[in-house]
Amino acid sequence: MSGSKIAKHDKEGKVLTQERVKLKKPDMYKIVLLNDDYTPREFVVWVLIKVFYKSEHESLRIMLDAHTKGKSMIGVYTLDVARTKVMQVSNLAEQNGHPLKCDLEVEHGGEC
Ligand code: TYC
Repeated sequence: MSGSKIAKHDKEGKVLTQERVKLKKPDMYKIVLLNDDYTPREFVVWVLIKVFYKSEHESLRIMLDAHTKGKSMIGVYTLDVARTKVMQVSNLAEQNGHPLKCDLEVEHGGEC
């Protein structure tokens, strides 16, 4: 956030200053699903439904996109939410013995 001063005059000619506050949108984070050769397709679809609340149809589309291209964008979230979801994916993968991973990519927020 940064500010600049704007000056106005009141009825008696006195100078009034006012702070103009520039708001910046928070940075957002893309969660990217990474392909690997070992995680079963059904497990990937299940994780997308459970962690990201995607429909079965959309989960299948994202899984196949990662499978064929190497990675696929799942969605864009604030940092806290993105970190939590990436952690949930890692935990579920580890508990089930799969190497499934997601990455975070920053999207810089512009001015409001
Ligand atoms: N490539 C995996 C397989 O053939 C399936 C898979 C898809 C794994 C997407 C990870 O992000 C992924 N079993």
